[in-house]
Amino acid sequence: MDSHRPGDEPRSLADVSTPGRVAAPDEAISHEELALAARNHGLPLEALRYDVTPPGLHYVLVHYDIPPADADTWTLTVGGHVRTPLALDLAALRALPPVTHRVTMECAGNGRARLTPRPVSQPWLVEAVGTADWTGVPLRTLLAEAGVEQDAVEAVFTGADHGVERGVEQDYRRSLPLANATASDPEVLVAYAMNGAPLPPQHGHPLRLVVPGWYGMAHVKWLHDITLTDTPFTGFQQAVAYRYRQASDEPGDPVTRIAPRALMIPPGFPDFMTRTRVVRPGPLRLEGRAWSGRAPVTQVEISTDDGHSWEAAALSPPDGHAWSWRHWHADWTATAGPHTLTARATDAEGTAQPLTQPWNRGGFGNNLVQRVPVVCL
Ligand SMILES: Nc1nc2c(c(=O)[nH]1)N[C@H]1C(S)=C(S)[C@@H](COP(=O)(O)O)O[C@H]1N2
Ligand SMILES: [Mo]
Repeated sequence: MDSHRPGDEPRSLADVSTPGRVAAPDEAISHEELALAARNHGLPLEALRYDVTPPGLHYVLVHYDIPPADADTWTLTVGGHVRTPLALDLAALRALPPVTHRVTMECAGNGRARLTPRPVSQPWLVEAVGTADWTGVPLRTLLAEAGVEQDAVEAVFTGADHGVERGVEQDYRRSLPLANATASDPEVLVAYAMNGAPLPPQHGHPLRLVVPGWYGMAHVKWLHDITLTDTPFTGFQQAVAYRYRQASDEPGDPVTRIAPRALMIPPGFPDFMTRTRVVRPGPLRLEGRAWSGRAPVTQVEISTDDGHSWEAAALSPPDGHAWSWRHWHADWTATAGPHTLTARATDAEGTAQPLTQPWNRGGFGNNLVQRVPVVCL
């Protein structure tokens, strides 16, 4: 859909920024969706082989533009319903005892492009995920130093990026309930380093929030203000976007923690254009990662016959990183012909990935199992 037509001059933000919509049944991916997909890249699935995603291969999602940011002059303010408002520069944050958490982060919209009908937005297939070692200061340390007042219920986080979305001009802003903001596990971080180096521009340089277990939208990048409020935050990214809704006029439930998912490294080798995978007959190892932001992954099953039969994959032992993905593998003997490979994760709450597509208007939390067609030649 063109955002404006000749002779139809845009006069207001509402003319350049249209309401959310769902694609028509046969509507192909548009140039607008392609432009988003080119800016916001996913994890190449072969990079599932690394425990920690190497620099540049972690998925990226930026709603507006990467803002200019100078670490030397950056200030994080903590205010609102606190006894002692704080203003901290990077040196002050680095002087506090650092903590590192290994966290698997996934965009809530992962899987959206496969939905029928397709919500029109960043068209992720299944690759909007990555794992990093994030270093910074626990949010609870900063909140304790500021002294949260009795009547505070939420902490609101503001990023330095600015844009317009669905007609609403805004700085990117999200909140967390106070109980989540001050929890010791998962412990929320105000992070200044990723994999031991300063945050890269696209991942929030110089400061971002990291909320282990929660979908990506909670991990506010280019963080410069934390405000404690005595009422729940009703800003766009909280009350309008990131809700599980069937119809546009319902309030919907908030999108919070990551639903279980397993992904497989597509085996064999790909055709350049179609990405069709070719494997050779004989034994081969299937492997990948599995995660859940709700409870530890307890089981991964694989199917080599498009979900008709399942067998258990071997899960790597727990490695002390409770909020990071786990490695899994299974051995398979490929026989000539086409096959559809699938993996399915189950977590300790007993939630397994669905075999049929869950649907909501935003295309959030679609953890339908991945299907990997291969041809054995
Ligand atoms: N300030 C700001 N923070 C943000 C966003 C944004 O656009 N602006 N995008 C969010 C979304 S939707 C996701 S999925 C994650 C992506 O983090 P990454 O790009 O570091 O992988 O950042 C979140 N934090
Ligand atoms: Mo996201």
